[in-house]
Amino acid sequence: LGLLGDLRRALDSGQVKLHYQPKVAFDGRVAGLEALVRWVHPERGRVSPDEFIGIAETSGLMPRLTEYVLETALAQVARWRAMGIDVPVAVNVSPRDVHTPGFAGSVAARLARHNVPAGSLQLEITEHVLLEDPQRAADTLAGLTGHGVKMSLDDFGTGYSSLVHLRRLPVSELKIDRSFVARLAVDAEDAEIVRCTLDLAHSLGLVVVAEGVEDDETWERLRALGCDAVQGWLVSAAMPPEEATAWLRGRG
Ligand code: G
Ligand code: G
Ligand code: NA
Ligand code: MN
Repeated sequence: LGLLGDLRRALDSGQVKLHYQPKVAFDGRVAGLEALVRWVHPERGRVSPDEFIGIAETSGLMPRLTEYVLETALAQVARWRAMGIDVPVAVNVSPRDVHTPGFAGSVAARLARHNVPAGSLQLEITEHVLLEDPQRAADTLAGLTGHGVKMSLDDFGTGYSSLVHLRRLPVSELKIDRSFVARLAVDAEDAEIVRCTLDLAHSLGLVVVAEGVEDDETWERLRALGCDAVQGWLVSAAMPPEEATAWLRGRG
């Protein structure tokens, strides 16, 4: 598998970059930015994360990738804070990470090293974290929230979504998967799923972010349904750091 070796080298040589996509509340406030990895391979060109995240997961490279992403994202948060821009950044973590011994402590140490408050970091997890060893996952997540790190439940509605998971996971935010959001304005069933998810999440005290919002009509419907924030191309695609800085300043 050539791609795995290439990914290892890419992490060492800085070919893997982070782009940042805003999450915006309906009043225009920037709720945060999600860090998304981007890899431009020297010969193949852009390789989709959907392709290499899976490879990283099965090959054991995931902890390295996550360390790299956390390190890069926290350095960026520190840079933004030094410019007077105080915005939380969300990092995706895989079930692998949550099952790595010492993960919560290593995140706390990294925050301290960058002098970034825990409230400026959000970790996006999926329900898959509960599949392997629910007790260990719960302990790690409790450790993270104990340090003040906010947790977000990503891709809600896909896979194994269940009320049990929602109750067990110490999350403060729920992200409705874009497969339900994309056709919200034209599909009555999707609209109903989104409405029920919002009611459920709000009754549990969670902030709800709709992913994949691409047009004004979807934005309006989500607002009418009482959704808290949106993420999607309507607002902005993921941007390289300099562009994200300009975007944040423009909102200033
Ligand atoms: O941004 P994009 O559509 O290309 O992302 C594709 C998938 O890759 C999404 O599921 C996203 O959550 C995942 N992904 C992007 N960046 C990271 C990352 O830094 N870590 C992990 N674990 N997954 C990521
Ligand atoms: O799995 P996760 O939710 O982290 O993945 C986010 C993915 O969704 C990223 O690959 C990102 O590039 C993509 N994305 C973000 N906004 C939009 C959008 O408005 N439309 C579509 N089709 N994809 C989006
Ligand atoms: Na995510
Ligand atoms: Mn998602």
